[in-house]
Amino acid sequence: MSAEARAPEHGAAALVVATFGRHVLVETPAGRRVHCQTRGKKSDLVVGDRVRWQPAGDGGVVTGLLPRRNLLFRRDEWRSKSFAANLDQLLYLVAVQPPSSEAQLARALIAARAADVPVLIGLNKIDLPGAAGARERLAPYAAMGVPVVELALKADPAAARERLAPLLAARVTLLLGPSGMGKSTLVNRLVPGAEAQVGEISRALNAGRHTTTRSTWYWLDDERRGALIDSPGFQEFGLRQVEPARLAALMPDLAAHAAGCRFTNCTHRQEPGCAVRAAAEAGLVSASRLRIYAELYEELSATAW
Ligand SMILES: Nc1nc2c(ncn2[C@@H]2O[C@H](COP(=O)(O)OP(=O)(O)O)[C@@H](O)[C@H]2O)c(=O)[nH]1
Ligand SMILES: [Mg+2]
Ligand SMILES: [Zn+2]
Repeated sequence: MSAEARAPEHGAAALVVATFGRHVLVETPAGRRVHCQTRGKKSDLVVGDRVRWQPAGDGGVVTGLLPRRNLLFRRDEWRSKSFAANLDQLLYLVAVQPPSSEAQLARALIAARAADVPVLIGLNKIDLPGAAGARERLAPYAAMGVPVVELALKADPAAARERLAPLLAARVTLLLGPSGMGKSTLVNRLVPGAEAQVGEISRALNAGRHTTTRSTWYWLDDERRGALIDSPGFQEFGLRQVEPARLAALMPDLAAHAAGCRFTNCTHRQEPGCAVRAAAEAGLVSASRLRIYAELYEELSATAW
C-alpha cells in the first residue's frame, strides 16, 4: 500500500463544492462529501477553494485554506462578493434576446482579467431573429481575442454540446451572465444529472431554499475532471478593486493604443495627443467600449486610493 493510500482522508486537501454561512460542503479526493463547520464567525470560503479539514461529530471542521490560484469577485462601495476561486476560465453567457448590458459584460471581463482568469463569451439563442446584430455587437470582443461561441442551447442542444464540450473538458469554468440568457438551460443540457447534483448539495446543507442563491459546483464527467460553477445573478458588478490608473490595461483593445499617447500617465479622457481616443475616432476602438471605460474611470475615481 502506498503512503498516500494509507494516509487518513482528511489529511489531503478537500474541495469546497458549496457554502452556506459558516457551513461548507467539501469533497474529498475519494469523492466523499463532508459537511464541515468553519472556525470563526463568518466563513470567507468560496466554491472552488481547497481546504484542510478534520473529522468532528457527523461531519468535519475546516482547519485551513490552501493558497488560491485566483479569486473572481466584484466589489461595490459597501462590500465584496466572491464568485469562486481556482478557476480555469469564465464563460459569460449573453443571448440574441433579451438584450443585455454591454457594460455588465465589459465589467465581468475586466474583473476576470484583474484576477488572471481567461474568458470566453457564449452567444445563445442564435435561432432567434437579430443574431446578426448580436454578433456585430460582440465583434470588438472577438477582435481583442475573446473566443465567442455561438449557441442555440434549447433550439439545437446537440450542436451546442458539440461546441462547448471541448472547451469545458477537464477545466473548471465559472458560468456568469444576466438572467434570461440561458444559464440554467446550459447547465441542464451539459451536466449529467444536474438536478441530482443540486439535490445532494441541498440535502447535505439542509438548506434547499438557499442553494439557488449560492454558487453551485457541477461535475461534467464521472472522472470528476471538468466542472461548471453556476453562480447567482447580480444587479451590479462593482469593480472597486481596480485602481482607475490600471483600468485601461485591463481592456486589451484600449491598451493596444495606449503606448502612442503623448503623456505616459494619459487617462484617455481629455488629454491632448491621446492615441486611444484617436483610435476610437478612426473606428479602431469601439465607441461603446471607450464610453464604458470613461464611465468606469469616473466611478472608480470616486473611491479613495
Ligand atoms: N429561442 C431560444 N430560447 C432559449 C434558448 N436557450 C434558452 N432559451 C430560453 O430562454 C429562457 C431563459 O433561459 P434560462 O436557462 O432560464 O436562463 P437563465 O436565466 O440564464 O438561467 C427560457 O425560456 C429558455 O427556454 C435557445 O437556444 N433559443
Ligand atoms: Mg437560471
Ligand atoms: Zn490616452
